[in-house]
Amino acid sequence: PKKIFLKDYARPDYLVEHVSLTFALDKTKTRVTARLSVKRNEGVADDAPLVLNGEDLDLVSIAVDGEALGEDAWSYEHNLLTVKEVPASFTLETEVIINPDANTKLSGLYISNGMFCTQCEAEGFRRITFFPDRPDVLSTYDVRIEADKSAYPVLLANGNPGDTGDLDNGRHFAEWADPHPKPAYLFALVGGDLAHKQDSFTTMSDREVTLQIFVQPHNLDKTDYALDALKRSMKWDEETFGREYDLDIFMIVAVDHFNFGAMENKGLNIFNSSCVLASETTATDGDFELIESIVAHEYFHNWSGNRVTCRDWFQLCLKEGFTVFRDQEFTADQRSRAVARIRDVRRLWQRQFQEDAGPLAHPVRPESYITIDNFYTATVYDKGAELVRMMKTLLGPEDFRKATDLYFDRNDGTAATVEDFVGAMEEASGLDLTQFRRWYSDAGTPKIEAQEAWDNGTYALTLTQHTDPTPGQDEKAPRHIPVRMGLIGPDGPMVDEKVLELKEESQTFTFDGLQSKPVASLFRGFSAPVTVKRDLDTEERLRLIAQDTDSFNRWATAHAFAMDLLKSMAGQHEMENTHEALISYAKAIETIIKDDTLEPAFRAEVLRVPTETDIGRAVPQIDPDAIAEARRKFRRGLLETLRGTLSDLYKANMVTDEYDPGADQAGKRALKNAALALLMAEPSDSTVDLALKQAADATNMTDEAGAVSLLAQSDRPEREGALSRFYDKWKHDPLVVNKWLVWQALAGGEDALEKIIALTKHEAFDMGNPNKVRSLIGAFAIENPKAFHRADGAGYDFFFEKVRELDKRNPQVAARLLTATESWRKLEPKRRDMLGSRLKALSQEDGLSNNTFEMAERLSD
Ligand code: DPP
Ligand code: ZN
Repeated sequence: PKKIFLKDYARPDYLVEHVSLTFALDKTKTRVTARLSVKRNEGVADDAPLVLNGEDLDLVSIAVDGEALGEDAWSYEHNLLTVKEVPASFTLETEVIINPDANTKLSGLYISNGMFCTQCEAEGFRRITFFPDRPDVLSTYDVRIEADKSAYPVLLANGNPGDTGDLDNGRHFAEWADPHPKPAYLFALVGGDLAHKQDSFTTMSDREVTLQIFVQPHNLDKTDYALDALKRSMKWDEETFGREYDLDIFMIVAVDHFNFGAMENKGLNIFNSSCVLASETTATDGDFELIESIVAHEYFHNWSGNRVTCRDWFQLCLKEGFTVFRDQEFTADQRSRAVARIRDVRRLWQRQFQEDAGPLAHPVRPESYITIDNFYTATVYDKGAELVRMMKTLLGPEDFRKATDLYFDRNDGTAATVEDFVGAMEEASGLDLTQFRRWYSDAGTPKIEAQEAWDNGTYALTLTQHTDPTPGQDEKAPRHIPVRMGLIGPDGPMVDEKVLELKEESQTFTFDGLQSKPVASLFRGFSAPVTVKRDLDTEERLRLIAQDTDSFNRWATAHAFAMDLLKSMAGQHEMENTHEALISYAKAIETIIKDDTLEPAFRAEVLRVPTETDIGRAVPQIDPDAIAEARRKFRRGLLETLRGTLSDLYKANMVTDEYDPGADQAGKRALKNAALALLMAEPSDSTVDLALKQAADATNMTDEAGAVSLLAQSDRPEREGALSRFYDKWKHDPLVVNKWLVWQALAGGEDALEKIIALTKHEAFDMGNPNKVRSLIGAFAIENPKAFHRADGAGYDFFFEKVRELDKRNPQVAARLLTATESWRKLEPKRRDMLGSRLKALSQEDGLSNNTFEMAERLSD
């Protein structure tokens, strides 16, 4: 396979100004006719051939300006169609046959539960028709879809609707036109027997937009929340970024088989049904929150991604990092800012820090790839969002808004680069972000060491930065790091919050005239994606947990304290008197969880115990058994101190009002279920009865799932009954059944792996559905370290067998599964050798997809 490099970027030789597509939909033989208005790019030689991408296409005919091309005028090999000679401006007409029914890659045009749908990002359009399938070729589109009317009454594409009508043989047609130039990856088409819910939104310039959500008819009762989230997103983007929607209609379609979470196709977003369908009895509060943020994310792409798109795929963070930042800000405004920040940072730690620390580390703007599919990563998305947030911190809110206005206005209708974005930040603010650009080009998480000195009223803070080598990058220069901070004295805050700018390898900042020695609250709100090493004693920690005025840092300090305890209990950290420290920790969090002036959702976050996987990320060497044992002891230790408080919290946070998925009720349920989770650390009969009763009486999925998942994680005899009752109740609902698969994928016990293997044969499992694969195999490999890293290697054998099987069917999903192994070098030696040698063997195998080959090679390198 060939590597593609950012440094080799060259403008396209030919542009396509307009595309006319006709689809004669058929399950196995769909005919696609494409008329492209092609124009040679400025400065390109007259004899430059026209080269188009095409994959799995059966070419029927090809003509230039109405003249069929002879056999020797073109060639089609290695997924490229080359026409040797073309005029400066012409119409290319091709006709191809494709087979949606055989498309198990779920890229291009495929069939999900009997409906036609598409996924074209990143390189799926070439599986529909011949095209210069690269994001810097922008075209307007008109589309005509023909299909059997009774099987596919609904026919959708991008843009505004046009003509519809009946044809012979029970077929009908629909036409769509999209006036906004877009790259091919934003093309979409849907054909199926779908029901829809409709609403409307009036934009800030008083245009009425029709909003529609299309689903399979039996899911029509699960669309209200997404529709509401969509309207709130549209309003928010007008108010916060001044961005207005630009077509007459905005549609969302739910699809069961989908490689991503959702896709921002112009005017026709296609969603994984797990990211759009919700009702109170089938979706948890967490699902509602996720749906709200994904609906917002895809909608926000209309400007950050569609109106301004990416020049090439190396610039992916330009749309993804920025859009994640936008959806995170939306959630923070709709719900609790502090809690949203905690959840976003937790996710960054779980996924991105881990990526940055292992063989898959890559810059936010990568320099090379074999398949771009492998770079839809936490680094591009979540770290990309942090870079935007840091620039906002450096610029301040007013200049940041000026900068985004400038960026949108200047680049509207074009394919832009990271440089255009950072340049707009500089121009709007006058700041010099030269050094800041290293965040885009250098991989790895900077490690900050903080040293504090106190001398007679003067506090001196010395910050030192260092970034370890990452693949292909041995030396790292210092970065420009915003440090939002404050000083906390024995009686509370001592100086106003400041943003320090760390630019050197080491810098000292001093604060004079202080009455007593403060404790610094550093990186407030997680102002930079770095790790911080500092020596705080227990008393200083307790001061920050109790008195920091930054809620995020109260949580982060408690979390760091818990992690040190857990590491120490797992034999991987020196800590004096762990037993007493654990009691201090328990008392400190008890004060928080009992404090009714704090939001319940925040208290729930403080009460949450890091998972075994979280602990594995924090220790230098992973011994899954020692980690599991440490966590078990830690939870039991906490429970000894907190039992009474937990029971009180459980009772005090019962919600009796009518269900509402908003932050207030969700926070109470989160706190109640977090209390139950810790009570289940050593379940008494009465705790188990409580969980059983909660499961039986629940009127919403949050409470039902909260209880059943805990029973499923326990080794109590009531476990099997709870799981089978749940399955019998919900087996008709695939999204709910996915939860049931996840709980079992996470379960412990000697025969955990055998039970998971048995589930791959269960009617609820399907290797052809990415959601099922992720729920069972993904959850097992990522979140069940004891079973995955079983000492005899059986967990690895099962995993690799499934990866190989999946690679033949759906390479994108297979390659993504492999990321579960990314920390293999940190395993204790025996497991490290077993997993490492399996990765190596995979990378040397013939017949792998490019996706899986690239991942296996990077992982084992
Ligand atoms: N662009 C999609 C998203 O981030 C993924 N394909 O939402
Ligand atoms: Zn996105």
